[in-house]
Amino acid sequence: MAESNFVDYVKIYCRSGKGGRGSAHMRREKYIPNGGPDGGDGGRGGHVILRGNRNYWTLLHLKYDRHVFAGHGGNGSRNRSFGKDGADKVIEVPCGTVVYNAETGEYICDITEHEQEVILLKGGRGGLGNWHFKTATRQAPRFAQPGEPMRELTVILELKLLADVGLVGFPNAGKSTLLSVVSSARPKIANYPFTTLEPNLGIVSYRDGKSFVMADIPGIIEGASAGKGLGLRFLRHIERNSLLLFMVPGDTDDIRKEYEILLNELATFNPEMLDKQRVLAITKCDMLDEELISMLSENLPENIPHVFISSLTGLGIQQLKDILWTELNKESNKLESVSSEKIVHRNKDIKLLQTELEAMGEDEDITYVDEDEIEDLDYEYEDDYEEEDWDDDKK
Ligand SMILES: Nc1nc2c(ncn2[C@@H]2O[C@H](COP(=O)(O)OP(=O)(O)OP(=O)(O)O)[C@@H](O)[C@H]2O)c(=O)[nH]1
Ligand SMILES: [Mg+2]
Repeated sequence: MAESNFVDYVKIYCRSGKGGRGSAHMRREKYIPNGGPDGGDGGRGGHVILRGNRNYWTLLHLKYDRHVFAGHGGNGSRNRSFGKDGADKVIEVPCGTVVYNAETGEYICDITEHEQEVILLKGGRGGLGNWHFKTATRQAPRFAQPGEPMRELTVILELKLLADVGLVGFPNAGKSTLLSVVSSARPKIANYPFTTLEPNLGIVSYRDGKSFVMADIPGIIEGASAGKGLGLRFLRHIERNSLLLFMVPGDTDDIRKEYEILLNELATFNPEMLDKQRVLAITKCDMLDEELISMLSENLPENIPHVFISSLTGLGIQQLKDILWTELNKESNKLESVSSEKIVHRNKDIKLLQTELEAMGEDEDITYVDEDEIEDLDYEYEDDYEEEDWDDDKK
């Protein structure tokens, strides 16, 4: 998986900027005796911001730049000059990115929309300059506030593809073939299980220029939710799909049983998957005759619309698109309503976290340590400004 361009899991280290310190300057000019405090405030440190960008499809661009630093705030100076704010650092991520704390596994936020922004780490506030501390009894405060320290955090970014329809089926069920027939996507197709190793997206055009997005993901096998096969790794890409198209080949001994196994894997993985609308497609029906089809129809799972299709002959494909379109447009099914409120992201299990990181090749420690910066953080401020702040007029 290491050389793949499809990156859906990445660990990065982020650090916001520290706030600039306030100045403790005293105004000192010719003919103005006792000018009083005029030290300006420090600037705010830069934030680390996540922003959704629909032009990105994977997290590949983050894989080679794992350290993200925002700029520090500038220090305040005399004449009530404010320090400059530190530069914010924006991390562009594809829509459908979920963020977890890499140490505790805690869910932090998710980015689902284009240009949606979330401040991941706030920059430190700038310290106040000494003129704020002037009171009736303390005319010349010779101290100012330091800036707030920076904050650091290592996070896991995980991509969950946003599609309208997700294909769910055992390996070899004909998922990729269907995608290649209804869209211009060209996934690899072959007569052996696990041909598809990474998700493929395709845009299915419907009547009158309308379209929807279909995601072909690797096959799911019994025990997938317990980590068997490629299952778990990609099941999370289904979590978001607003409609699930179950695919079971027509020559399967017990279609109903196979459907139930699939459903059970999804439910074990995340019970909320059962809230999604489902459609059942019986595939490869060019191998069946009319009689067999009507026999099979009698023993199909109830409460789910079904359709007999063949990607080879085109049988039922238009009917399938019609059903998908109708289901997708039912109010309850809109992707928007599925997004933030409906999907509850669980924290990652701290006990499994290390194993997961290892499995994804992201277990390396990427914490950034810089001795100078650490010293900088705990500087003392009260007697920090001395004569040098006073002798700046040599006119
Ligand atoms: N006869 C017939 N064969 C089909 C049909 N659809 C797919 N196949 C064949 O079934 C085999 C598997 O097809 P794929 O589309 O690769 O199956 P998949 O579900 O994507 O499989 P994985 O990627 O391994 O999970 C291929 O040999 C296809 O040619 C169909 O409608 N009729
Ligand atoms: Mg496939």
